[in-house]
Amino acid sequence: MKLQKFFLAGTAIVLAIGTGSAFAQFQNAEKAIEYRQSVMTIINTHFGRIGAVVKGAAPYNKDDVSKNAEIITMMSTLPWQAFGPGTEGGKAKPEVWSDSAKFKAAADKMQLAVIDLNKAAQSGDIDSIKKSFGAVGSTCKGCHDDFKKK
Ligand code: ASC
Repeated sequence: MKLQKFFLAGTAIVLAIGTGSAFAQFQNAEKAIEYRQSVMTIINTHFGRIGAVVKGAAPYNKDDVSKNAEIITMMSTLPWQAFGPGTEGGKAKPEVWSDSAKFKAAADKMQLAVIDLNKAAQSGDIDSIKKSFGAVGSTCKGCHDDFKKK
């Protein structure tokens, strides 16, 4: 009996660690979905502001593009913790969880592309801003094609 209790406690600890501390930060799946969608909305807003400059619809201002890129860089690290076990749903395809290695690779690729965009934005070289903006957009689209429901 005592031994059984010992193993039960051990299992609970392993489960707690196994589900990850990040997941434990969300009260439930709905909260995680709300969080990751909110972060994506902010990323989309600031990416769109750089996009307007890249497309010539807004004038180029180094400080503005730099700030937008910094915000995207910080935000790009956040959504992934909100795709933990038990948070299936929203617009996420089941493949986020069934092919989590591929999902992680796509998330990493996006974050690296964003770092490049941020470097370009801080340098103020509009040609490299345009190039790295396109590269980031490809990582967004690639991941959405595979992992986001239409
Ligand atoms: C965005 C957004 C995407 C990407 C993609 C780029 O702002 O919401 O999914 O950029 O359209 O091709």
